Amino acid sequence: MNASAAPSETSIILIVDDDRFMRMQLRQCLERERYQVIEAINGEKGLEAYKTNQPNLVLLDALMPVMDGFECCSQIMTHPGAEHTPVLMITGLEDQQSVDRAFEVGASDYVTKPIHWAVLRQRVKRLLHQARLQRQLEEANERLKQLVSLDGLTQVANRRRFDEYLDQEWRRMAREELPISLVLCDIDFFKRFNDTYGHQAGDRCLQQVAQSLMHAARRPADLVARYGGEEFAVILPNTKAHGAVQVAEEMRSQVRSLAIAHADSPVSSLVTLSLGVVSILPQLEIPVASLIAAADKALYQAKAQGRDRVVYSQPLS
Ligand code: GH3
Ligand code: MG
Repeated sequence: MNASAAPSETSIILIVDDDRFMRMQLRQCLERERYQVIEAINGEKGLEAYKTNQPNLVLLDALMPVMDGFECCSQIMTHPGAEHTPVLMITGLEDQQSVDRAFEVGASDYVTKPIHWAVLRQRVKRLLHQARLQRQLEEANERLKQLVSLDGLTQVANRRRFDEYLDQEWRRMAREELPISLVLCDIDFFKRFNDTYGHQAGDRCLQQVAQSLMHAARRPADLVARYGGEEFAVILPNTKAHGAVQVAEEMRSQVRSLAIAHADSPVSSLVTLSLGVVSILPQLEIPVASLIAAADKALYQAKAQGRDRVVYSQPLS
């Protein structure tokens, strides 16, 4: 891809003005700068054109019939992504009140008629540049946020994200008086798997297991995380014991159906999982660590009872 492609992309500018001559002058000025121009004759039409064309900038006359620029601007601002679309108000009004009102309804800047064309050109350029920078910054932040929450190998949530989310959901479920469940999953005889097939095969196995867990925990609020080396933890908000055990069984069977050979496993010829499940109606005075301790205990029992199984444990009993 051409590295300079993004900045030279043609920006779309929407002109909303009831004065035909003014629209023509604005169009000429902007097309000379190689912007793509769309026109609308009043606020209502402007709003429609905004929705269909998603312009990069709006030039908006304040006084127009049907719907004025102030109303049009405040309606534009209710649209998702509008924070990235600067609105430049153009009007003959110079009184303090109109200027204040333009900014109140979300305009980014303000110019008065008669238009000083050199000033307008610079303002348009600066507003587009700022909006582009803002968007890039937000995208970079989003990518960064994902990076700090994801486990690099398996692409599921990392331990940091797990701790944060469990704390958040524990409080939310306590407030809403809803249950929360936790499943701890551990690959059986994984050390032997690494010893037999090598560390790289071990890594691939971890990736596949993580994907299977993601398939089994399907609700949007569910969170699958890599809890430790070959241990995963799954948070199931608003899920009772019965449902959580079902999800855990589904995880066990999904991993079995991956059919990853494990010749040295004493329990099966395939890679298997042991799972500990716990479910509770959380209360703010109970430490969230008690949920993890109970799930850990259930997982330990699953291992002790022969592995490749789900064990449910009552918390705090
Ligand atoms: P058990 O059935 O009791 O869980 O036995 P196990 O061998 O799975 O448990 P143990 O805790 O003894 O060993 C876990 C192994 O997991 C040790 C380590 O080599 C492996 N492991 C941990 N993290 C990674 C990783 O990121 N990649 C690979 N390939 N192996 C890992
Ligand atoms: Mg293990």
